[in-house]
Amino acid sequence: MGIVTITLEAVRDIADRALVAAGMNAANRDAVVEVVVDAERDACHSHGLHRIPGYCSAMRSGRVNGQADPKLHDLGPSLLRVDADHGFSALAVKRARPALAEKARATGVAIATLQTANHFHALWHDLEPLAADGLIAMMFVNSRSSVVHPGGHERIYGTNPMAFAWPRPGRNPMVWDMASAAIARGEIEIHRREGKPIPEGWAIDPDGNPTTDAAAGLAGAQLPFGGYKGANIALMVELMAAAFGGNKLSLQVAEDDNGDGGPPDGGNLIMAFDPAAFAGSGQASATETAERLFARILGDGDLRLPSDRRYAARARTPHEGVAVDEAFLADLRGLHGQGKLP
Ligand code: NDP
Ligand code: PYC
Repeated sequence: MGIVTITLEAVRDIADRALVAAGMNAANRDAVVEVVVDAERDACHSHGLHRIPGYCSAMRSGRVNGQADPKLHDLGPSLLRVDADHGFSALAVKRARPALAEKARATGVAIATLQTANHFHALWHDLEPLAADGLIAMMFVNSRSSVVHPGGHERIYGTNPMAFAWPRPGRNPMVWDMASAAIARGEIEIHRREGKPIPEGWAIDPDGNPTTDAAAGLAGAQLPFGGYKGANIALMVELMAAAFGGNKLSLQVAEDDNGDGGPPDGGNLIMAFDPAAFAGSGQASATETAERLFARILGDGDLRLPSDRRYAARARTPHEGVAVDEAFLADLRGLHGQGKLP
């Protein structure tokens, strides 16, 4: 078996059928299928179809609620608490975003914590609409512990991603979105599935030795990016998403885990800022100042901005389709209910 190319419509159909068979209701499916299709559209394969078996197994094990009905709780002019009803974060974020944006415009800054939420998608998806709507946005998500603090032996941190989105009038927003581990765990899982070695610096084996074997790295522990600097960012993500946001540490998520391979129920914290909050001081607007910086970066050789790779893929995949491993595709089709179950 090799690689096949399928359309985005086929991605949608495969995802939707698998989630229906696993018992997800329409409201949650709309949100989850959207994050999966958009990830494949933007060539972010670690959080596209790759995640479908985990979505299904988490519902089948009864750990995550495929019928979740997230509720918003207004905690004050700038604060929002979202009770995700033990469901997937995709629907909770979709419901929270308009209220968060309204608060940010009214007060200059707003923060939402999602509780009892299970995040399994790429963070840019949560923030890009806020920046497309003219706001600055940041997000922290802590996950399930799999990352050591350099020099230590215990899996302390999750892969703990964070993302930052900036509005660009008349253009797609600038969004960066990255794990504080050297790489997303999903990327190592894909290397294992495809039988490929991983670069040194991503993980250590169960004995604590550097490894290029994906399975050994998953069994051992992941490394933060940039040594202790990445670890300190992972620490901040734990403190903000879990401790401040009223959620479980990645350590606790791992302790409570039932091994179903689905998303972690760590913390999700989203912040939105009005770029005009400090306007009126006689300086250029925030977005004008930013464009000066972007122009200098883009004028310096062959550089690009974060998210430009995604936007290029977004322009390409609707007519070129997306590449999927054929054996994995057969497994996904088996999730429709007639064949293999996760
Ligand atoms: P990458 O290391 O692939 O990319 C990190 C960021 O750097 C992206 O914004 C990327 O933009 C940008 N970038 C890459 N190369 C360049 C360059 N040459 N110049 C400028 N910017 C560049 O991502 P990770 O492996 O760390 O994470 C992948 C995904 O996994 C993320 O979407 C993250 O949200 C997700 N994730 C989700 C978790 C969860 O709990 N839900 C946990 C961990 C990760 P671009 O995309 O344009 O290349
Ligand atoms: O890829 O590290 C990861 C990840 C963890 C939870 C969701 N994605």
